Amino acid sequence: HTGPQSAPIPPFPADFTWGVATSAYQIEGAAFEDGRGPSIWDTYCRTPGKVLGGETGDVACDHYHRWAADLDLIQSLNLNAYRFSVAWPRVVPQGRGPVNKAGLDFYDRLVDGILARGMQPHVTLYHWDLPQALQDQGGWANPDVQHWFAEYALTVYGRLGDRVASYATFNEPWCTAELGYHVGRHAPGIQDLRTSLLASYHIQLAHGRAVQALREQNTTAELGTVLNLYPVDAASDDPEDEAAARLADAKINRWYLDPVFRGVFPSLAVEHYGAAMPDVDLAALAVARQPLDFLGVNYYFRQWVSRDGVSRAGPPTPGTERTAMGWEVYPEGLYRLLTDLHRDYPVKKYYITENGAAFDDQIVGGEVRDEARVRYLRTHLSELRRAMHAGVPVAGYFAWSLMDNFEWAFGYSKRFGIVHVDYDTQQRTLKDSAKWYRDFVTGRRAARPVAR
Ligand code: PNW
Repeated sequence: HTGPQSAPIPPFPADFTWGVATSAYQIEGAAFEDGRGPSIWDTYCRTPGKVLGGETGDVACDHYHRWAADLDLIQSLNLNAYRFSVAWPRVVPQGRGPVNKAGLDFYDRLVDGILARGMQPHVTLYHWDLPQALQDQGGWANPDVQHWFAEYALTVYGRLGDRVASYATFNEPWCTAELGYHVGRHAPGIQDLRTSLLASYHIQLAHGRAVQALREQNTTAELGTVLNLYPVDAASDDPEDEAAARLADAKINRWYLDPVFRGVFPSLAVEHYGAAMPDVDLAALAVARQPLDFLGVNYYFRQWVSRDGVSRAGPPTPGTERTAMGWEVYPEGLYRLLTDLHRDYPVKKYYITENGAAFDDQIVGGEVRDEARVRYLRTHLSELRRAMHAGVPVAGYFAWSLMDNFEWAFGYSKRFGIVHVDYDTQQRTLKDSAKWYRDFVTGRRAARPVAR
């Protein structure tokens, strides 16, 4: 390769955060152990027709038992950070009320294990596994959920405290509201626009209340949130397609950015929803706007929009590469996304909290030659570095994901890992992409981190 995308990537800052990311339900397994309560994903997976092959997270990567070896693996990649999520139903089995000490013990061991290996834990408090008991009371559609969530955040903080360098409240609230409550392709599988809008509103309030509650503890940890964001392109320069693209940007990106950074919903989208808007107190949304230390950006692909709707396809362009999810590989989108974001919502610090791809990996003779994923990582890191050069203060990058895992409605059929998992034996095998990432990071890290 001699093209521009193979040009050497300039150095990253010596203190750059290099990590991998996972989430609790996707890797832990042990769904009924040590007092964990049921979550909406346990229920959803048992609803016929919802998850491919009827698969569940009951065992997943068995990380609940294999956490120490998994941390060794991350350390062996020379990374200095690990992003994981805490399962609310492990910590508070009924969502509110009695705390499950054994659940907190697990995360306590995990955090100590990360620190002992010279890495920093980055915790996400909510990555989609709501306690079923709270769903039975309406879940994110119940206004009380803001208080339940803030209480849960304090419970986690009370145990893990400032050993955790970085806390994010939510992972991708768009997925919860839109996929969970509108199109119904994620738990809890509700299909109702008004309920979905109500859920997104309460998630904003919950975010604000949790940040307030944690600040009151005088935490020294940095606080932020994680959004899935997309460059949005009109399918043509027809004014109707362009108007549709502006609206899609308001519904997908700004619906989540504006409350957190401006305390409001974007008026373009509010007007569009019109009569579908639930009866909410928009003035109360101001609580969602709390000073944040960082914004986590999950980047996967761009959205193509025409007057007929939103799609991932776009106008047919020869040579466009797609992942096993059918997602367009579009590295330049990361540059565009970050530079636009920093222009419109300047934040002092960004992390790329997720970026990665599923491909149809084959393990042959003990090796996984996932050159498409190597190319994916390299080109996205190149565009990330370019955005930093243009002035976007990005402090870290987390590859999604450490290892193949439970890909929600797709079950185990989609492999996003840089480490291959054999689900029969639970054996982990480094893919070529993991080795590439390790070598890339190793060349860019000044020294081994010092354990705290
Ligand atoms: C994210 N979309 O989910 C999640 O944070 C991860 O848990 C997940 O495994 C990963 O991306 C890969 O899918 C998304 O439809 C799910 O645009 C759906 C979408 C985006 C992100």
